[in-house]
Amino acid sequence: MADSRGFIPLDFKPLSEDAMLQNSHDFYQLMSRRRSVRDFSDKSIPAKLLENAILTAGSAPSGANMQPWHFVVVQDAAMKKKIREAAEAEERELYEHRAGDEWLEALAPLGTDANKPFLETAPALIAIFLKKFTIDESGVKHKNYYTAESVGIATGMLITALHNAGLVTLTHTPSPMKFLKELLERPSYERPYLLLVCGYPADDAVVPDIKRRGLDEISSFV
Ligand code: IYR
Repeated sequence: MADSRGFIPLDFKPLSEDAMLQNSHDFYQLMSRRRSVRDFSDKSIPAKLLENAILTAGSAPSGANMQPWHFVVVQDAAMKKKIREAAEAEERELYEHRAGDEWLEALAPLGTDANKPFLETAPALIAIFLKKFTIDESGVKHKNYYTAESVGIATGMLITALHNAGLVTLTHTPSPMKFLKELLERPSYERPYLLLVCGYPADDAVVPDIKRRGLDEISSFV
């Protein structure tokens, strides 16, 4: 029951310190195995897995609790093909003209190029949109706050949830991504944020042998 301010008790489950340590260790082990994957199988994903992951993403904190995100799950083969064709056209421009030498050198270890077959092979593409405004049930337009931060956090939680569920993802950012808004017919006050490719890895999937920075390099405790 809400109090006079409309507040309710926090649903917090205290753990023993041992359990907290174990959980933090186990979760780190799980997440340290997450990799961006580009070799996908075409095996389909149970709908419930995608729904639960999106609900998890939707539990992210957001500016003034405006929840300024929209997720479009694309599983239709014809739409995936259109997305692939549009993304590859942008990527060809990027690799052949827009990216300078420094950018191309930074990308070299990843072995990427303008071909994106996974956009058709993977069973689901989750197009994530950032809502600059929210239109409420009465048609009134509300400004959203800290939208990039909010959608970034939600996207991280979506990637985490999908990894935890046993799927693999690729954070794909064809640039510019305007074509996504047009193909998926999203309203003017939304902007495409990221395309998350999602599915099972191909049996022979490989990933670049890259290392993660250690604690000393990425943090300081003061
Ligand atoms: N969008 C291009 C290029 C690319 C850019 C970055 I930064 C990456 O980390 C990976 C790829 C592509 O998808 O190939």
